[in-house]
Amino acid sequence: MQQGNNGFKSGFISIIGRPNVGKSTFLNRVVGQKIAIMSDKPQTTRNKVQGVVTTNSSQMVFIDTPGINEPRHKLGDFMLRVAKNTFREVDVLLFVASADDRIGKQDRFVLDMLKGIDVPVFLVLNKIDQVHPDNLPKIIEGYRNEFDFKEAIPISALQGNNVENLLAKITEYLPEGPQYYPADQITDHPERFIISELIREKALHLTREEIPHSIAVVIEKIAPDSENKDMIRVQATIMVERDSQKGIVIGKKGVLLKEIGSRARKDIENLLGSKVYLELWVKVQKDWRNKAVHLRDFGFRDDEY
Ligand SMILES: Nc1nc2c(ncn2[C@@H]2O[C@H](COP(=O)(O)OP(=O)(O)OP(=O)(O)O)[C@@H](O)[C@H]2O)c(=O)[nH]1
Ligand SMILES: [Mg+2]
Repeated sequence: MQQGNNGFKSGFISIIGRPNVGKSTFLNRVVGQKIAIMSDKPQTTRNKVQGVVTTNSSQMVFIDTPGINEPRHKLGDFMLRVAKNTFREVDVLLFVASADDRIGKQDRFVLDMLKGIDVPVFLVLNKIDQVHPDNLPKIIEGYRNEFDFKEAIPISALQGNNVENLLAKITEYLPEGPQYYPADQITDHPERFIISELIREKALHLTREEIPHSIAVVIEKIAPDSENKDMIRVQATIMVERDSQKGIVIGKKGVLLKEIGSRARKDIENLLGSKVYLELWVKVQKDWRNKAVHLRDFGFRDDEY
């Protein structure tokens, strides 16, 4: 691995902001692959996800965080802690906001937490594909009135506009340092985690409002199929909180579960680069969100942070 004495720059960049502004979309855009799930439902991301971007002269390690909200239950509390803990020991903080939405209470809640910290904070104004370019200066000025941003950069994470410029700007702020990860590694997350997230994403997309926060996905088994060696068998359980939710996730005659399965299978096949046989189960686990012991079972490890 390269050492940090020949002009090579590296560092950690935390992506923060209120729910649904496009933080995970941005992360996937910069690493060029889907490693963090996205949806139009707030608080899609629950754990931190790291994505690595390596060039000839730099390495940027991005940390995607759960959207910051005032917590209402143990899971919310946990998500806030995950997001806040990444403020420490990063080189740049990207505060992501949505250009098609006004500055609100939730944005101020996040900005208040940033006041007084030493790390340079950028305003990343996302979703500029949704507004007229003439309006951008005014929107940016609005944010600048709230916080002393080091840089303000408008982008569209979805379409990729201006993302290269943002990366170049970030590099200017990075110290000289080592290459932490091999150049071909784009995430620190095990495949097992990404697979469970891909399944959770499809369930989020296909169900209505009352379901999203009640879902967790546990991967029981990932193994080559005993008969067909080119095929990988994945067994997973979708956990819900109530019997009624179980019915919703399964759907009439099992159609919804089947659809979740077939959409997730395509993404998992892309991720693993092989054929996948996906076996999905649905189980009721009452109030898992409020039980610390279950949060741990489902992969929410607070001792890591
Ligand atoms: N039009 C437009 N939509 C975007 C853009 N970036 C993200 N979105 C959409 O915004 C929604 C939220 O995106 P996510 O990336 O899941 O947002 P997030 O900030 O990670 O959300 P949480 O994980 O819930 O905090 C999705 O429907 C995205 O497709 C963009 O540049 N333009
Ligand atoms: Mg997210």
